[in-house]
Amino acid sequence: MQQNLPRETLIEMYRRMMRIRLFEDCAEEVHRNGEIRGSLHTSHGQEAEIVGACMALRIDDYMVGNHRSHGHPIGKGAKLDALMAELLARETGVCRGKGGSMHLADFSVGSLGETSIVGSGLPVAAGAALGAKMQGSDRVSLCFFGDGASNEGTFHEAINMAANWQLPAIFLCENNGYAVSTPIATTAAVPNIADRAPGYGIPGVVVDGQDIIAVYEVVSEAVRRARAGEGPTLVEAKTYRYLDHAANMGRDLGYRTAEEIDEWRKRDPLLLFSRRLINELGVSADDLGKVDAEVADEVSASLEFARSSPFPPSVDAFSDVYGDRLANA
Ligand SMILES: Cc1ncc(C[n+]2csc(CCOP(=O)(O)OP(=O)(O)O)c2C)c(N)n1
Ligand SMILES: [Mg+2]
Repeated sequence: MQQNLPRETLIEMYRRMMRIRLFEDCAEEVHRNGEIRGSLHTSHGQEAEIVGACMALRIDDYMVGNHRSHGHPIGKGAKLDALMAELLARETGVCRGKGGSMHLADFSVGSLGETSIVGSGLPVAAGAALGAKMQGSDRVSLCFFGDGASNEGTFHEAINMAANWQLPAIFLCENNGYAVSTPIATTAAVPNIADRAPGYGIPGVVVDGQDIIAVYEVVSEAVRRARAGEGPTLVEAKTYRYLDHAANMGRDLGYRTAEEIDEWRKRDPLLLFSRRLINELGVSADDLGKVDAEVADEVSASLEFARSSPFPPSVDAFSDVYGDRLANA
């Protein structure tokens, strides 16, 4: 355990992981009711790599997600109300209800957004890093992407350019083992995605994605390099998603066994971290129980807020979107 992290930081790490877990439990349930339309991709099991990486960033650093990105803004410190409202397509949502689960952006915490196009975030993150460098700021840009995305051309283009121009970027591969139902071992020629880093002349680091402190330390070093003008790092967090690829999708695809899921659940990031907090840092189970209860209240309040918010009026359908610009061109 990193002894020099203040107790409040460690508790905040736990709190943010629990926020993601309970926010997504709630979103799954509400999706089942039909109150959330379209697909919903949850990150149950991946909370440690999300929060460990986000907490190594400053709030004004940039962060880009993918299609599985409710947790990323939460990890960076976003408030839950406007995120839940966005999932329920309400006007009070982070994107005024027009983005939904797969297009969240929350500029208040540096979250530039997520999209459903696999691999599309990497060039965006490289662009944000280029912008930061050109402006002479010391901001860095972190991109979360999946193992599947690492086989897209955008992975190569963005990392090659970021490396060549020594941009302040961190490319974080959330290797959860699968792209929908395709095991990464069947589509990558190297055992680790991070093994590709030497081909771009940058460091590549593999980290246990279930260990929040290990992720925090690895990403902190990548952030230090980026801020110091030493260029990008490719980090690969080995992790796992417990639930279907998307809500109600994939259960019958038969690509993994119940035993495999059970094995990973034994290394649940919240379980591992709460044990460490209690055994190594003298945090009491009661203290953690209090955090759990506070987070549960926050999540319920966010759902209440979302449900009591209006849908965007139909006259606004074309405002704030690309068509609006065309109409006004
Ligand atoms: C360019 C593109 N190709 C395919 C898809 C369909 N698709 C959506 S999610 C996904 C899997 C992505 O896997 P990975 O990058 O490992 O992320 P994970 O879902 O595991 O978090 C695929 C193939 C898409 N949305 N965009
Ligand atoms: Mg994957």
